[in-house]
Amino acid sequence: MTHDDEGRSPDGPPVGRRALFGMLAAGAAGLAAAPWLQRGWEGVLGAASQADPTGLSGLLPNPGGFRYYSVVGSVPAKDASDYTLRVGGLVERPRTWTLPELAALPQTRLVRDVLCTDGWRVKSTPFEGVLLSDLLDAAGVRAKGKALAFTCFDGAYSENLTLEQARRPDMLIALRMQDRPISHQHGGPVRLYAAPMYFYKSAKWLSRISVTPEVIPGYWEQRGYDIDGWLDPEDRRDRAA
Ligand SMILES: Nc1nc2c(c(=O)[nH]1)N[C@H]1C(S)=C(S)[C@@H](COP(=O)(O)O)O[C@H]1N2
Ligand SMILES: [Mo]
Repeated sequence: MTHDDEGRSPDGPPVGRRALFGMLAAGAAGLAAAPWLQRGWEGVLGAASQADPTGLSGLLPNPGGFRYYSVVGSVPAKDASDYTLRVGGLVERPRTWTLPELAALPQTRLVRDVLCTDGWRVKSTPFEGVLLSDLLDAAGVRAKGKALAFTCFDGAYSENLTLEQARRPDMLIALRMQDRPISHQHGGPVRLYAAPMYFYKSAKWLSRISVTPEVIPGYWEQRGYDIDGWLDPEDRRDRAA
């Protein structure tokens, strides 16, 4: 269920389809007024940015494809030589993993549809990586730890999961997407893949996971998004717990 189906946005983004098309109408001035909205279509971004200095072609429909989202204008590129993922907070053994170390752990592959609250969907997309619960077990969550806070090396985005959500077998620290290493624009080398939730939960450019005593609302959740982002309403029952 997207907020478009409901005709309203109880847990949707402050910038949804209507606002997006409003900006399309407003043209380049509308884009300039929203500098955080860095968007492009997969496959056309390079060509579009050269042929179209306004970048507006990046807002045209691209059925079946991904969009690239970033809340900041540029993000440093990281690779196996300098990437690290740190797990800390309320854990017994805070530690840091390099990319080769993460790649050496058992990998899980999931193939699900990806849905963004803006209304686009990409069918049957493979993601592959380390089970989040494996990293939590390695670090040893302390009794007071009840949630996770995710930090990104873009310096701006943040996300969260409850510990119960994080331990599900469909929560990945993803190293691969579409059966190749995650590209920089898709949040590589490592992003969260929260398969049962809207794609905003899947924080790109992941740098740190901190175990916290309670949920800390993430970037979009401070701006009106639902804190959990479940795709299947059946899963929402965990909120009663
Ligand atoms: N660091 C970071 N992670 C992020 C975002 C972002 O802007 N910055 N956008 C979120 C949203 S709203 C979506 S739909 C997906 C988009 O992922 P993609 O750019 O790989 O398509 O990333 C999510 N994770
Ligand atoms: Mo999104």
